[in-house]
Amino acid sequence: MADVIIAACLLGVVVAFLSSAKATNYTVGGSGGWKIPSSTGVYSDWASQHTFEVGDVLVFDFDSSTHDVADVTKEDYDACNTDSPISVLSASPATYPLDIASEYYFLCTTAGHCSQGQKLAITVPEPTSGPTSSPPGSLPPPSPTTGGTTSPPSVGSSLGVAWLVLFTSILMGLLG
Ligand SMILES: [Cu+2]
Repeated sequence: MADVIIAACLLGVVVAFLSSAKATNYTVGGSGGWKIPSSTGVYSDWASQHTFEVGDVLVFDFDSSTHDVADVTKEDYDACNTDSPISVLSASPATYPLDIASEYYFLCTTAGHCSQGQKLAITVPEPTSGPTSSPPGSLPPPSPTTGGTTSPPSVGSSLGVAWLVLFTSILMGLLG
């Protein structure tokens, strides 16, 4: 049984490496970073110049004494409402993994900054090929503490962890 789990872990590591090979880190705004832009269209222009994929990572580089990064709803993005962010990243550089296909909305919560254009909306489309992103959902994930000797993938993405859980779950299901 332990052999099967180790094999599943190794398979997951391999898949994680293959998956992460195409992941890209994007520094929001390029060399200008995350700040009040020179015009309100700067970040939408920047976003339109890139094609984002599941597994990519946004990197916000900013002056943390003046700015932050808040993950907000579309409604709050449109209205520049800074009162109810989903999460706030206040240390720079801040990384935000694009783990799922979705629309993502960000703004700076400092008063007036969003309305001056410090806001970002991006879309990560569903992958056009490869495995589905929906989990099997039929089995709880097994405890990760029984393997012992296999270290987690240094690529460190939650995608890798998801693959580990998925493959282990499938193999456990086949045996169970
Ligand atoms: Cu700001």
